Amino acid sequence: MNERVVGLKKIAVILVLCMAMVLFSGCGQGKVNEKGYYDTLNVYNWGDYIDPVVLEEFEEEYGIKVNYDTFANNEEMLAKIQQGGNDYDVIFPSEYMIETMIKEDLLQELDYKNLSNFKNIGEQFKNLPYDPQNKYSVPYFWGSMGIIYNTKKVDEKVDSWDILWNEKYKGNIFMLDSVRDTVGITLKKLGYSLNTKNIDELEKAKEELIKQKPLVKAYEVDNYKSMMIAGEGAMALTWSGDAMLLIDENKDLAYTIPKEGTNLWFDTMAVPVTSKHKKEAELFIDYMMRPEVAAKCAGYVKYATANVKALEYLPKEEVENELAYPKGNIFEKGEVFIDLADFTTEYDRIWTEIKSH
Ligand code: N2P
Repeated sequence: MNERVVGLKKIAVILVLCMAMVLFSGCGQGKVNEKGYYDTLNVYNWGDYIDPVVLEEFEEEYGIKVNYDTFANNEEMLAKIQQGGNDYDVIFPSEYMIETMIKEDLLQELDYKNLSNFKNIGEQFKNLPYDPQNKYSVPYFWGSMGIIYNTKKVDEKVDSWDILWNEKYKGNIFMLDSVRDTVGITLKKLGYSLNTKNIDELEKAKEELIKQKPLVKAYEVDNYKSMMIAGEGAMALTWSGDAMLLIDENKDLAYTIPKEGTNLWFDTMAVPVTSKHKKEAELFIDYMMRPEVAAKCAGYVKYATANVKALEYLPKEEVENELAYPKGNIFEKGEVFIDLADFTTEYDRIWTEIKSH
């Protein structure tokens, strides 16, 4: 009997030691700074999508070092989070990707006690169908897709997606390296929904893009911009904010939204399951929703901010530019991407076929 008690005691002591070791090693990795915050934050955002100064100012104010990493498109970001290796704390998915990530349990619920600046976000951007109560995401930038073109190189009217298929501009057309965007506008060109789950429609879009491929200089998301500024390309499929930035840099450039219709998109900030430091992640998100900080980012990258309080800090001509900030019911301006669930694999398949053709 006694021996058994001694044995049990031994096991208990070993267990306590193991637990202490686990706890100790866990704490050992992290450093809490004098302000009580974990001292590092891993942020994963689109390229060219923030004013770097706001990162420096965040680091200074909170004593938290920001490891900043960028992705080219939603699918690349999703794959990284699914792999789980990078401990990202804050990510910037688009609306359909939020839906996907909620379904795959890849996001943490936000604690609004830590997000007092959410009040600065415009009501029209809150509670949208992709995240009905903003349980997992807060809006960041929003906009449209269209064509940026060089008026010195393109002398005809640009009002249809068809021009991206015009042989005259062979080797002078950039397309986005982003499956939903590039396939999406091709579906629009054909008169279909950019959320189609009809395999025949999708196959037709594939054929169109294969037909267009010899005309395409590159599938890019950020690098093409310096070439357009330098007057090197004739036209590019682009997001509205990048178009505003390019026009600022080169007055020969113009942006148009084709008559067949476009995509209306919303990008957000969220905390993925890879984050071990949700408190600091929310601190960062709340900081990004300060009007001055949101205005700095919008002023720098030229995308339309969802933060209505930030608009007061931005130049009037930027906020009044209807190409960046469409007026009226914005939901009439374009079709919003939705998560396509299992059908996503069909889009991925045609995208691979187009790329490898
Ligand atoms: C910025 C990317 C913008 C993404 N480089 C538009 N959804």
